[in-house]
Amino acid sequence: MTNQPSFETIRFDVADGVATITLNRPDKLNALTTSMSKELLAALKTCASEQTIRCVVITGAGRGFSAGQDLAEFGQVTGKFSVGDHLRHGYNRLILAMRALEKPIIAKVNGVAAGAGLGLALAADLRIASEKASFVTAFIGIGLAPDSGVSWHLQRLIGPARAFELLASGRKVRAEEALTLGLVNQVVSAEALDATVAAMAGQFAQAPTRGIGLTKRVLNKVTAMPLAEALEYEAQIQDIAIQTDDHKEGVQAFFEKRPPQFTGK
Ligand code: T3D
Repeated sequence: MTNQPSFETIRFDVADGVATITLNRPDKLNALTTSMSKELLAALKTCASEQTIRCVVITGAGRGFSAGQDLAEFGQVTGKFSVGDHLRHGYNRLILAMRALEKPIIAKVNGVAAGAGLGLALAADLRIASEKASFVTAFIGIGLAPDSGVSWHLQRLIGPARAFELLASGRKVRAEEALTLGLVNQVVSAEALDATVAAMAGQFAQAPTRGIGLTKRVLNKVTAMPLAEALEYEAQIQDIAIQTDDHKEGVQAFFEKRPPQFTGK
């Protein structure tokens, strides 16, 4: 990839078809600022437009994944401030961009994910957690209701009663419990986290990217549909998927009894 964008609050690295976005304010547990949200959005746009990127990993520098909204930034607000507008122009765009990105996103959860940081982790397609990771809804701790898509994703992942309990108590969920609840896909030792995610991302970077993107599109859409509409939508999407190079390659490789060489097209 040429002209790799440079950022101040995140790191953006691309290698072998995998873009890694690292939230990079480790002394503040990667608490999210307005600049960081803007940079994250720009990085996601590059991930969408750059064809050589076929998988995205989001992680945090240091011991945290992200502690959510930077509360010090709240303190610096002067004049008329609408939190609703702050969300509309920031986290809402970010979460929608993650869901709309038709490439797999892995959240490599290295440490605590709280508030809007939890929102980012939940908006990813998969969560691989270190045994040192933890999950805190955090909103109620400062008297707020959930935002950043946490209300939407959390109850779909773990059910409404459990979601309510975590949102209303704000208690910390450690990695093993997160696995039991279905909040994360896998928990590994802190030492194994990088290698586990690299292996998974490497596989995605050689997978049928368009097929994965269309899978994501279907999952996003059918969640609000009755079965008959979902079946019709699946049929429409399959009309697109069947025209991809990777579909043709997959079928050909099957009959030739060889591993497929997917190009992502
Ligand atoms: O306008 C809008 O968009 C509203 C949107 C809101 C979305 C949200 O995200 S609301 C939720 C905001 N987040 C929180 O309330 C979490 C606050 N942090 C914590 O509760 C704890 O830090 C953690 C449970 C996440 C981790 O605890 P621990 O003990 O591991 O670390 P710590 O010692 O509390 O924090 C380490 C440092 O990070 C510390 O800085 P210092 O004292 O060493 O200079 C701490 O102040 C800083 N830090 C942690 N979280 C934040 C933060 N700084 C700013 N904002 C934070 N959210």
